Amino acid sequence: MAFPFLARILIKQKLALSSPPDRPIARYKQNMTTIMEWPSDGLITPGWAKSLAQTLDASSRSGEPPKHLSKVFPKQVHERLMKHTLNLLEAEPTLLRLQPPPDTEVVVVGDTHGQLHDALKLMQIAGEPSETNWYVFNGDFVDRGAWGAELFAVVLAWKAACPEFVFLLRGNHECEFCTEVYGYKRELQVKYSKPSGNVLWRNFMNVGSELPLAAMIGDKTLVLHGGLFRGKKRKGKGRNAKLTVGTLDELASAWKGGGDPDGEGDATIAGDVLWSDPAPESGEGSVVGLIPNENRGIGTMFGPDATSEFLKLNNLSLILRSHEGPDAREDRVGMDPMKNGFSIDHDIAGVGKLCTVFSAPDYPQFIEQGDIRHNNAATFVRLSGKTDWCDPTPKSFTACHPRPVSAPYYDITVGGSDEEGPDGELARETRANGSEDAREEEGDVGNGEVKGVTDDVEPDRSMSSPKNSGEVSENDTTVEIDKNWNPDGSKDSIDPEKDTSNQPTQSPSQRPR
Ligand SMILES: [Mn+2]
Repeated sequence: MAFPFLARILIKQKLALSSPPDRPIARYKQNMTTIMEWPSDGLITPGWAKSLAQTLDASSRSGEPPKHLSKVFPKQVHERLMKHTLNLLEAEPTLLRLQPPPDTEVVVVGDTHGQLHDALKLMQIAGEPSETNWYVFNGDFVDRGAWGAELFAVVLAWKAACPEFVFLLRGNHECEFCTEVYGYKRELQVKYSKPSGNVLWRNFMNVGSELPLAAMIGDKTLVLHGGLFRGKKRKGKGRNAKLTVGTLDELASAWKGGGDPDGEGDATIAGDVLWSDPAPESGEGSVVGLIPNENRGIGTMFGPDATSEFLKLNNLSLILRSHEGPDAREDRVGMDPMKNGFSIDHDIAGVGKLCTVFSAPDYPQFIEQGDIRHNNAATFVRLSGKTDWCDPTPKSFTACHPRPVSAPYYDITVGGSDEEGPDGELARETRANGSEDAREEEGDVGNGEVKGVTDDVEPDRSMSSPKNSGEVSENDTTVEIDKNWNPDGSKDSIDPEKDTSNQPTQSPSQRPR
């Protein structure tokens, strides 16, 4: 499997034309630029996925402007990868029921948020996906970090290469609202030019709409991005009726939520699964049962009693969720601050646990000048058939520093997605102002609102990076963003014409009737 991909990628050598034809290709390795091409037989292999990862990593470190990506990973190939994976995901149900062979391990990955180099480091540590090393990615691949386009493409390539043992779940950021506010859409526009970026974004929306919401691993473990969802039943009557926890059957028959799961109607379970948060048992911020999530305006908040009830009702022992990093936990009294990427939030003796797994170290990548970096480690979790998939082994790792120079694709002063969902004030403002459309009409795909941004602070000396070109030096890690800064470094890739084709090219899964 490791070799044939070489035959299917176009290798461009800078010296190729001027060199004697009999010179071995390997001699020019350092001058070689791989341009990803769709395999002639249409077969995406692990080799192709690895080649893509290497190519995108190298491109991000090349020191070239962001639109260099469109040269090494052309829009047509990127779009084809999305369409190809969409076909696979359409066939997957809302709730995956995975039964890995007993001698298998399953790696569960939390939020990665466009931090390509950290995600590649994670996969290096956890080992590449294989028949005996399965992966479940628990959503939030894009936004915030500067390489969501690259990261999501790598993950899609692995899904395409190993559809039977790589699984991608939906996070709350795999939606229209978040990608418009937190950077991924703009990132595509900058890296591919506005029209091509919009085509890719529409394809992304189709893919996001088809991602499963949750995965059972074995019979005892449930993986989902945010947390518990409400069931149809209510306790009590009328206005005082209380929410109750849902069943796995309700989850299995739920809609995946469409382009922007708003937590209403048929998208109630999707909104809950993607946006919910656990709460402590006692003290400030404690919650009894399952209540609407006032913090975010979508999803639920649930105490350990609700977790206990849910585990018992559904005969489960473990819930792995993600969704909260150190920024989200900053103001949550009584909850672990997520400095290490892992916390056991609810531990119910004799019943089971609910744990948070967060896989973006040193998150968020960009912070406002003056803010303190969390410098958090991140964690992925291993599950083993030997312990019935319900005894998680956390493995923590630090960020890949220094990161290549980059700037954010969103206004980092906008506040956190941990603060509100698609029905919040921010979403209303964004939609009412049509602020993005206004900027687009002005021909500005940069982020003019950004005042000052701090990128990486401390290089991680424990991680020897194999490549250094294009990386920031240790003393050059604070990035001042000009008010008129454009991450593209130019204005010429911007299509001044108004984007009139903002709808998905094909309709995401229809709302069930
Ligand atoms: Mn999230």
